[in-house]
Amino acid sequence: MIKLLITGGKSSGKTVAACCAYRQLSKAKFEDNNMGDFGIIVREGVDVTELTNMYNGMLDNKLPEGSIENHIYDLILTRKMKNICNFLWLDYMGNMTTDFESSDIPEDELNVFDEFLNEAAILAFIIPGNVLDDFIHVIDKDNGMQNIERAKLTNAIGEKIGQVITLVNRANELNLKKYGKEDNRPIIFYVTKSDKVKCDDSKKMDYLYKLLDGYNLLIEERKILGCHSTIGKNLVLDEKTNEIIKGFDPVGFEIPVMLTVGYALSEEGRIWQQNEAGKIDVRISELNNILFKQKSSEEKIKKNPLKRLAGILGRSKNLTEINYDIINTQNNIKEAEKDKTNLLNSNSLCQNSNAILEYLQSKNYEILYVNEKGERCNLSEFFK
Ligand SMILES: Nc1nc2c(ncn2[C@@H]2O[C@H](COP(=O)(O)OP(=O)(O)OP(=O)(O)O)[C@@H](O)[C@H]2O)c(=O)[nH]1
Ligand SMILES: [Mg+2]
Repeated sequence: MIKLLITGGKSSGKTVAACCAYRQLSKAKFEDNNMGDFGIIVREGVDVTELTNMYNGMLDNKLPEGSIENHIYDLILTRKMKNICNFLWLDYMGNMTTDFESSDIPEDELNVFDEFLNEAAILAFIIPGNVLDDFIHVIDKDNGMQNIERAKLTNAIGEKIGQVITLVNRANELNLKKYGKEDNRPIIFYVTKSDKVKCDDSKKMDYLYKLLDGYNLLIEERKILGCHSTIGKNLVLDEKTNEIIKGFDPVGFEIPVMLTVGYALSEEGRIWQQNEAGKIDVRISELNNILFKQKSSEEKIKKNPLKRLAGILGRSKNLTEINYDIINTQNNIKEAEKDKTNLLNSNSLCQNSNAILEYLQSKNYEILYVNEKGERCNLSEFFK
């Protein structure tokens, strides 16, 4: 069971992300932009009508209301109808995390949030598209913006990014308290409302990289990811009523789920494979000891005519029998070595994470990946 938490302030797009991800993950193969072999099932007794209703609301141009309570969705990701991972998704009220000290926050709700923050497989922090767009304006020195205006906008961005930094620190502190060590989980910086980032899709992750670099959020020794989603690349919203006028066509919402599950499976698969390989190594070393003993008794018989005679008389093993044992042990060693090289084929965890990587690559999504050394790399490196 893995925990999935997408953190972001009020109105940052968390609930829209939850219902669009759910809808995307439930798409059938005949639908456009479908999930291929992947799908989602709901655990017995779990009610997701709310997610479906909110999505249907969007089809009728209505966006979800701001959340007034936290919701946990208990879901199962499937591949070819086989369960590959259970996960819990927490959609919380954004105003809870803008002021942690506020006495209005119910303690239970905050505890649940902290538990998710502490235990989520990957940390995901929202950077709303408008914030990234403002950043692009601020760093463009040739756009004729007045200095004061630029300073105000820079402050506004700083405030939003400050909220993200508060959350990163909270996660660090909780982790340190619980596990006694620095948090080293990967982080996804998730740009929601990417229709608001007014540049070509292919450049959005470059700008995100610049923003993260600018605020020192490319944290050392952490794997950093970036992705984006929108409810419509050409979306038009009525600013007064917050209704969709046209262009509803969600894209990119399953990416945080697929990255989180893919990573959790590849980590679990790596550990499984290490353990299995360790067991095989023990077997091989025991077999080598046996082989050594068998070879030395073969030598002794060869050198000692009395022992050879004992073998011929049937009082101990004769040379033919010992040769047979040696061949047998050598074959067992070869088998064990073969088992070791075949481990990847029997590692269903890694197979599923590879399939997730292939899925993401097949969609040509722009996904940012910066490794622990601060190098921008191909996403495939993340799943290793
Ligand atoms: N342009 C654009 N606007 C979006 C998009 N997604 C969400 N929004 C806007 O952001 C608003 C808030 O989205 P929600 O998903 O409800 O935000 P939230 O983070 O759940 O907010 P709280 O529940 O209050 O914490 C929506 O009502 C829309 O106005 C998007 O992809 N593009
Ligand atoms: Mg909400």
